[in-house]
Amino acid sequence: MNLTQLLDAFPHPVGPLRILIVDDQPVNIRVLHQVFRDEFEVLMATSGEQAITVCREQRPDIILLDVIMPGISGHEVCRRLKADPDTRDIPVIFVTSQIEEAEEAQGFEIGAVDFITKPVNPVIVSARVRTHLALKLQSDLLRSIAMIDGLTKVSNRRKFDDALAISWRACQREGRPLSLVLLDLDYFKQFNDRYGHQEGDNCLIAVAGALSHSVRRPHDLVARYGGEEFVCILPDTDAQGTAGRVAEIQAAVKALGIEHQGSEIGNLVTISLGVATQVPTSDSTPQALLAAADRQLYRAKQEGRDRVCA
Ligand code: GH3
Ligand code: MG
Ligand code: MG
Ligand code: MG
Repeated sequence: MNLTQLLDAFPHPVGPLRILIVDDQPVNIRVLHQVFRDEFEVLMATSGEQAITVCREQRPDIILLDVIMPGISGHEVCRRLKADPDTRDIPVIFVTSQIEEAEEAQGFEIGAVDFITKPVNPVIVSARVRTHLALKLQSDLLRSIAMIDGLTKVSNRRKFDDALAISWRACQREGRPLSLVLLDLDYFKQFNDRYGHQEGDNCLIAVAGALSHSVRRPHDLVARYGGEEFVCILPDTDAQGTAGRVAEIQAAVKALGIEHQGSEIGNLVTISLGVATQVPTSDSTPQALLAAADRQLYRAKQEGRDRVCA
């Protein structure tokens, strides 16, 4: 796949590709800027320190990194970027006039993907950058596909597990409440029996859409937990805030107006929800919070479905 095809394959929009050029000599930056400015957004840095700041703040898609610079060297910049989970996946290409074997080997050892020698040949540098960008996009794409549920396009169970651990730690650190909402479609077996599996799938897609619409703060997460069961992570949200969110979810699912003549409690698709909230502590676990939400969901089913228990 070429770069354009790769960008189109992503399940979410990807902005223009960004390349960071790092060199202590502005004239070298200018040469590379000429090569890339028509096709990419070009970021620039004239020192190693500046390069690291730009990487943390702007997450370029690839870096062309000078080796010899006053202050911290290109090698050290690369080492630090590779040590930071936020920046370690950005491919680094060293641009250097030194082409000693040992130096090149060392560069690969600390995580570079390629070497380009100065003075740069514009055709070669452009071809190499495109190749490494394509590889990087492929690995980004695989990573994002691995975290998404194929049917409904919300996060999958694996992403949920990761995100729950991250939110738990963040809320524990800040002493803030974390809420989980677990929800399950009512009488969904009968829905499939009456309308067919394909319509069942369409219903799950519609419900996932309604959830995503209702749960939309930057650190919130909606995931498909299992067959017809979804879960929402609401960090920094207390019981009262969660109640508001849950009311919106219920209304959004009702507003879909999906007919369900096989339901024993009406003729529309409905959901049951279980909610649990706590400020994470070191003597409790995210699994215990999830289990608490599951118990509430079970209660909601027992008490007649189409309701929330908290
Ligand atoms: P309850 O109100 O107690 O939750 O009853 P239910 O019928 O929804 O619960 P049950 O667990 O008995 O059935 C869940 C159904 O969900 C059975 C299964 O075929 C269906 N299901 C699970 N995953 C999918 C899916 O990906 N697509 C479709 N169409 N159906 C699914
Ligand atoms: Mg230099
Ligand atoms: Mg069900
Ligand atoms: Mg179920």
